[in-house]
Amino acid sequence: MKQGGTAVSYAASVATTRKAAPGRVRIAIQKSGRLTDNTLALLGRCGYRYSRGRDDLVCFGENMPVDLLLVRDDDIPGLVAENVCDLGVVGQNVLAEKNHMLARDGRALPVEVRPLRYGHCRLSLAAPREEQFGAVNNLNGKRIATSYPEILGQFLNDVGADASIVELSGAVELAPRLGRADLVCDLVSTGGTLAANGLTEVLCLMQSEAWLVRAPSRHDDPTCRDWMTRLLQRLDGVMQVDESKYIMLHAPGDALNRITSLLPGSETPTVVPLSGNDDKVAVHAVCRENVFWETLENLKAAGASSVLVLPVEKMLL
Ligand code: PRT
Ligand code: ZN
Repeated sequence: MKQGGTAVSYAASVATTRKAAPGRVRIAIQKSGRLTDNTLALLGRCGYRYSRGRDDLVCFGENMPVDLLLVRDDDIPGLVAENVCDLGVVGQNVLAEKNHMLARDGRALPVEVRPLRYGHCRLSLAAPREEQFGAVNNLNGKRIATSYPEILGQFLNDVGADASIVELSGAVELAPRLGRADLVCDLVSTGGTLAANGLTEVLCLMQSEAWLVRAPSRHDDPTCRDWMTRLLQRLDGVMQVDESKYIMLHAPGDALNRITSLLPGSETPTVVPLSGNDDKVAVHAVCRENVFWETLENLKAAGASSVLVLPVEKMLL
């Protein structure tokens, strides 16, 4: 659907109604933040084309009955848990935090579908550099600033540490300098922000990456169910392709077994005769794992020659 009168009124209805328009799948993604570009790029690689609503709340699928609801990442688990959106893309850190709350309220949780291999970070405890932080029991009596009070609370409970949680919605890393906390529990990627604030990472509570999640209830519209299945299949294909390579090589007949055993993640290589050469065969294989220089060197050492490694563009499994 193009931008215009119809799209704008539809945008308003998509954003305000609890159910997606009939026959359309609704996906909640981060409106503007660290996950946005990768998520849109991934959907683009699945063949999804969209136009943006004028109010910037919704993207309308032009070639699929799939719309994107653009929201803050913190709202995504709730929107998916309540079946307002059929799918969502969110960091595991946010998902875990919100799941604690949903579970406490006795509500259904979003169902985890698959990791998406971007948005990697970790939620870690960090202390001022000058402090010698040893064991977990050093947390007793400490104040810890975080935007993740549920995950931190669960951790403190699990390790039996008697620390207090100072809940902050942002600029957590400043809390020790401002005298508001002794430690922080915050997201870390490169560690540059912690270092710039005189903090050292002391303990990782969880690793995180972006995940695709789905609503707990099955969609009642068969067309939507069908599109969700197709989208997930394409997603699987796209992600598989990232790691896959097509290898072609020549192998001496007596080294065939050794050579095929060296092909990473390849189940059934195709072996074809070479015209005018009875000693060698051609081997073609899709390798579903990374092919490193070491793999090629090992293949060569085992007798392979004319080794070609090609990218795979699309794959439907
Ligand atoms: O507005 P909205 O609520 O949607 O966005 P947000 O500000 O809450 O989230 P955003 O866009 O910052 O991050 C979205 C998600 O990206 C997070 O929930 C994580 O799942 C993931 N992610 C990956 C990160 C980082 N890496 C990351 N480095 N989220 C935050 N950071 C912060 C980090 O805490 C530090 O302050 O980025 C800063 C730089 O990190 P360093 O370690 O590289 O210096
Ligand atoms: Zn957020």
